[in-house]
Amino acid sequence: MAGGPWSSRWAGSEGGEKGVDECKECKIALGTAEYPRGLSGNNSSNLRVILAITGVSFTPKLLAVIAGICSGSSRDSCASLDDSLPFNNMTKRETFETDGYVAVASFLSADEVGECLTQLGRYIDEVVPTLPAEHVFYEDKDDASTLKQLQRMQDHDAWFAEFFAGKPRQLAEELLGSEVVGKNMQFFNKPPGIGQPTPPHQDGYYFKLDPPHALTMWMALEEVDAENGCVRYVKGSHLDGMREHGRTGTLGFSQGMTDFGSDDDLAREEPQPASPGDLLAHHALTIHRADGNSSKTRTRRALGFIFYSVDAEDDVAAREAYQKELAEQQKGKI
Ligand SMILES: O=C(O)CCC(=O)C(=O)O
Repeated sequence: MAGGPWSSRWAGSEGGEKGVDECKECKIALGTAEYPRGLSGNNSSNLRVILAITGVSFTPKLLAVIAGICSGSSRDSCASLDDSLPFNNMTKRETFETDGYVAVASFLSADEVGECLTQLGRYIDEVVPTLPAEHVFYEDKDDASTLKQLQRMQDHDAWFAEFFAGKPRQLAEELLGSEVVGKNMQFFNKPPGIGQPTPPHQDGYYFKLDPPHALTMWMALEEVDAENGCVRYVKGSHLDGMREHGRTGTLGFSQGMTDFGSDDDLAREEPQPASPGDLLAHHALTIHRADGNSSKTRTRRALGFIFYSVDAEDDVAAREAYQKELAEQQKGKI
């Protein structure tokens, strides 16, 4: 994962698969759970204990530098700790709770992303033609190449149901610190040239939960940057409560913030470029948005996973008020 604040960046340090890159100096595969050579058995468990006691979350890269196996001092060595070292010594959960989001680099390996893309291709060819219209959105409904969103994939396909219930669910439990209920597995694309901006919003506005104890994960399936429409978060905004929302006219994101764009919003906003397999997780109250896709050739494909904590209850009054508001918005339009 390139760029962005160090404090919110994490490498896939637990349970990761062998990565594609390796440290040029000590040859540790970057973004893996492997221990550095020379650090095995008691050595590594002792370090594990020490680091656990001191509260430092370690990665193989960090271990290599501590153990003196890698100098960690050149750009091509384990020194590129910028995507792995928890600079402020916070756990993923602490980062999530403080910033309202956390970025996990290499959540999936290259092979796992490849498998997701294969399964996605099958899903689009075989399952999408059978789906109800409210689970499939196109930028132009007469042109299948402009597919922009798929909803509730876990309900329509065993492979995606199993995937959703695996690593994403585990991470959701870690971040929310509770048991979770898997609510929605989604596909988000911004087709080249015509992919629309994602309006600024807080997912909790749609969820209507009390307390709003829920999160959304967003995982890149390809390189995503400012050109093809990376996600942008307003850091710490989950601590400021729910903001005003209103109708956007954007298919798939019908409600957006009506008062977004203050100096404070913009000063705290952080773009989140991502590589295939990188995952972002944000709190239900975190303000986020994405630009449209201005590339003429690149898609912007990602998977989304929504989990509610088991202690989050449906806010019936808020939901009823929302339904009234939607009916008001739609008056004369359908
Ligand atoms: O894919 C995007 O542009 C944004 C997705 C999003 O807003 C969400 O998952 O809550």
